[in-house]
Amino acid sequence: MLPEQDTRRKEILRDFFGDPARLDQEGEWLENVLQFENLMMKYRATIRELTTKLEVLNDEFSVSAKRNPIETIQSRVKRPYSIAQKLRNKGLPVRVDMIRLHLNDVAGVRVICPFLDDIYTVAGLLLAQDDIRLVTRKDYIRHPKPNGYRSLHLIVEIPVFFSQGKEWMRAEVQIRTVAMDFWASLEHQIRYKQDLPDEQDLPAELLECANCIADVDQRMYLLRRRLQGSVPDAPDGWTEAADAPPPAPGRWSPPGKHALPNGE
Ligand code: 0O2
Repeated sequence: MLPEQDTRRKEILRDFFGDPARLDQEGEWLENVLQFENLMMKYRATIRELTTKLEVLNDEFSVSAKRNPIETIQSRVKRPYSIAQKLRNKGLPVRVDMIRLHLNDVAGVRVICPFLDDIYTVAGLLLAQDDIRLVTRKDYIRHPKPNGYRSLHLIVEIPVFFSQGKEWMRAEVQIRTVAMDFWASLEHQIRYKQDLPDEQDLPAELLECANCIADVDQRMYLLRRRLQGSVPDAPDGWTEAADAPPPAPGRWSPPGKHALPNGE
């Protein structure tokens, strides 16, 4: 990390917790750190609950459909620096009590699926559970971001039981195919690389790669349907719960010249 980034990071964390080096702030600092740790523990518990739900669904499929709609599940709790930065970007005070009120994605679960339709199947089955509340849904597959990013994002609330009772906790679930994940992870690496030369063509190239990947996803999905017959043998409720047929991939042209997704 560059020295100026390090200084900036320390400044943000000092805003958050107070200055541990200042004796008059020692009590406040400890109190803030404890509150923060307690909240992060709750987000870790939220991730465990959500992950278990997804693993159970995947297990059920592997028995009844002989196929897994989930390839891998990843999760993370957002780091203190990113939390503080996000609060700042939203123009909010960097305080522990602001986190729960204003951030939805401190607990994050990423579900990687083999095929395009698996995304909607998994989302449908998860949201059909009666202890899950959907807060918002962003479909960046039907409506990809201008840079080509694709994924289905769900902000959900689930009840988590602690010693003092039940709390509804928020989390972000990102659901995407292996191919979408491949693109997102490389794009993230490229974007965060510090010493990139001034590459004018980079956004257009990334967008083109994203569109190629979307085509491949669609073709692989159609191939599987063709080889398997139109509807796979799946657990009861599959068709109802799968909340939408797989979409034709939304396409964006390079920034500047473009069309809206799906011709809208
Ligand atoms: P990280 O590393 O996951 O913590 P909102 O939460 O609604 O105020 P936000 O955060 O823009 O607004 O929500 P959005 O658009 O749903 O995106 C949140 C997350 O999606 C990001 O989290 C990324 O994980 C992922 N994401 C969104 N756009 C892109 C993109 O263009 N490329 C890649 N690679 N990932 C993307 P964070 O907090 O940025 O990061």
